[in-house]
Amino acid sequence: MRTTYRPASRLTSIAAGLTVSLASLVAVAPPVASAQTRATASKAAAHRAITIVERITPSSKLAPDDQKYDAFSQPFLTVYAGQRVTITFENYDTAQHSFTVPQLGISEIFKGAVRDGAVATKTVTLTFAHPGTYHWKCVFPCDGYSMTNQGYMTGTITVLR
Ligand SMILES: [Cu+2]
Repeated sequence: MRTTYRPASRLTSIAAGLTVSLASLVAVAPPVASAQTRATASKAAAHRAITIVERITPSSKLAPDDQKYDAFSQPFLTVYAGQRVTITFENYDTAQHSFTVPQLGISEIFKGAVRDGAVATKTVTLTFAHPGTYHWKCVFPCDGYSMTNQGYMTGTITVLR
């Protein structure tokens, strides 16, 4: 005896099953629960560890007076409280510099490159516990303009909640 294959009716019953399943999923997920799930997910993503490369380059950043001064490539950082922040500092200058945050007791010192065109690299991992805006500066007397103007050898770290 041959069984008659009926694709059309079989598809109809699968489709009917799917419709029922989708309907029950929608019914058990009220709008408030979805919003909370999204908020939790985005907070988790925000706190994921990040890595930053900071290049320290002499006579590199153009100022309004048309001269170039020593500068960090990312003088204004924004991170999240509790986030693991790994920063690789690449010092292309033969002079030493530092990333010092007096309010937080942080002072990372970077020795100079062995010669012009070389680089001295140091990687540090920092975690900022409390939200706020903190000022950092280089404590070595490297470049008078850079040390007194935001965005060169001094800047900010904004720590978000
Ligand atoms: Cu400096």
